[in-house]
Amino acid sequence: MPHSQPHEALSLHPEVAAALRENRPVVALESTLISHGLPHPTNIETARAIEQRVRQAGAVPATIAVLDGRIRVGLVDEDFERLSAKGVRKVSRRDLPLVLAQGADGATTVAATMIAAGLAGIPIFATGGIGGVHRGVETTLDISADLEELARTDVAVVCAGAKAILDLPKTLEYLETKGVPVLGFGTDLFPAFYTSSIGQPVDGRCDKPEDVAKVLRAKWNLNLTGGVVVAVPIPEEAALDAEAVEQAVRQAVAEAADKDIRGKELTPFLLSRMEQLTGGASLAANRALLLNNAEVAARIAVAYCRLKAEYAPPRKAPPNYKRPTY
Ligand code: PSU
Ligand code: MN
Repeated sequence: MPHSQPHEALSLHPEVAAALRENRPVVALESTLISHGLPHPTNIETARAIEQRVRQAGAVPATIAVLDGRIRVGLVDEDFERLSAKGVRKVSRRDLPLVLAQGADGATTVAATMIAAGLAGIPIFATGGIGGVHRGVETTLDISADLEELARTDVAVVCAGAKAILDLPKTLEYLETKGVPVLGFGTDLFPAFYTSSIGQPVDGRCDKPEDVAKVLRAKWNLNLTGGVVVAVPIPEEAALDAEAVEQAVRQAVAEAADKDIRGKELTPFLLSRMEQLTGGASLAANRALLLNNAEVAARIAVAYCRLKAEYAPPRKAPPNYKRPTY
């Protein structure tokens, strides 16, 4: 099926549509980090830099957002500005129907971006960190919809693990229950966003983009629906001090509980408190890991396209072709 206009709710940027049609590598990117994850103007500058990094590594960037009630796959510069405005909604799976029906604007989370990427036929997606099981889940039941999406939508999410503001061991348990492979890119330990890890192991280690591509192919070839987490540690020189991070997280989480901040507001609150509590260091780290993930995702997209082309059935059987008899 041609992917030029894969679904009526989607508008593909012509460059993205052409790349998909020609089986060239594309990397999906989310927009919640523009609207709710990073402060202005770092957000716009970072979104541009991420796209550039994807291009440098040989793939076409497709940042995804809802604008005027349409799911846009591939944005232009004015769109970034627009997503930066106050009041743009944070759109996850449950919010999509509403913003579409209302013709509104919205920034897509990992979950909503996966849905759009899946519809568009883009199997590789880069972000900062996935949502997960929140600390204090025993009383709040706060588990990001990102985890359920990973369980059902066939998109690989390249990230620096899950944010340290979460409960990482419980997040990994949840992914295990849901059958989501968690790959460590060049590591045996699950990255902890601002730091390289808190010592939790991953399911499997992949050292090269080609290794990741093979896992993706094996999974989807078996019709094992759902995503894969490709966890890439933050570049060493950009990593923060683990103890300082943990202290800031504890304070931010306690403040959120005091102020009764819940639901979709919690993650943006924690991220902005982290920035204040670390004197801006968390912001620099976030930017560095985002760029690094974008590059790794582009390399994986390149490898996956190659692999797909290798396995594509010949259009016509060669003249001396004999069907195997086993
Ligand atoms: N990681 C970041 N910055 C972010 C997010 C993740 O570095 O802003 C966003 C992602 O869009 C993710 C969302 O999907 O936070 C998770 O929100 P929640 O915990 O409410 O599901
Ligand atoms: Mn939540």
